[in-house]
Amino acid sequence: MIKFSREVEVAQNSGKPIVALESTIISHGLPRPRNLEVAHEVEAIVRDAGAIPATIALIDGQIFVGLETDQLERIANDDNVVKASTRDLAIIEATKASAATTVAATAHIAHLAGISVFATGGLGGVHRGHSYDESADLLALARIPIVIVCAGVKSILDVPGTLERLETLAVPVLGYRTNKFPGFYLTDSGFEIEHRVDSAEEISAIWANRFALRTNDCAIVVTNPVLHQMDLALHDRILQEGLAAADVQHITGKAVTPFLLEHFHSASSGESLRVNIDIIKSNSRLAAEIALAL
Ligand code: PSU
Ligand code: MN
Repeated sequence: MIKFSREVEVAQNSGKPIVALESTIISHGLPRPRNLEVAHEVEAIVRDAGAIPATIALIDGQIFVGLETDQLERIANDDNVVKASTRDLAIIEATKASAATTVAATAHIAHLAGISVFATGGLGGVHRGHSYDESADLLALARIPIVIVCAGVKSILDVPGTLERLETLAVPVLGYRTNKFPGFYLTDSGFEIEHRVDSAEEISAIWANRFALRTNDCAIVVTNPVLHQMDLALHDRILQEGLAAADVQHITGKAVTPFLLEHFHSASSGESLRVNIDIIKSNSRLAAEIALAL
């Protein structure tokens, strides 16, 4: 059911480390034309670090692990590309549509393809003021054994609510060189994480121990804080405006997160975009180091 890019196929046959990359950040998370440039830059970072990038998406109903240049362009620029979570995959296949995959869907496909490390920007989670709106990312992470590198959960979300859900779902959360849970656009969300790791080798040891202990039926969340965060006052102001606008305009379902991200990008005149790009690049670099260590 899966087609691999040439590069990923060669890597799999020779046992080279591979890093899965999600595509919703390209189609729905970053504005054009920067989205396509960033998609290429991120792949280059993974290669420079000694691993092979596998961006995952569906093109005309076919699942691809690793995208060729024209396919990446399609995901970045085609208005008909939808955002697909795990529940959508079989439907997109049957209807031969094209879709970018969320964290949940990318993790699912990466695991099917035998890939153990995955980089994204920020996880989905519990939405502020709408605690019944919880990203499918959380339940996916609870059942897919994969290392996911992220900058915490998006600060547009209910961060403490999401941390509680991760605890309930028994998904381990590690701070990479920090005990402060990162807040996506912010280096520190204001919440603590119990476990700090300082190297890819430590993460690799944890990964191996989980197999021995049979606690390896879910993901490991590695949180990597952004170095230069958004201005805090600007962040808080834009967030309040965005949440209010989403309510007034009755934005619901899978449109909520892209709406809020787009609101940030336009209202911060590029500041949130700079941070989001920093995040995905630094997470991809760390994911490649972890893939090598595994
Ligand atoms: N990280 C980013 N930008 C994004 C996303 C993550 O920096 O656009 C995407 C991921 O695909 C994630 C999705 O799975 O946002 C969450 O959407 P929702 O809240 O609807 O589950
Ligand atoms: Mn939702």
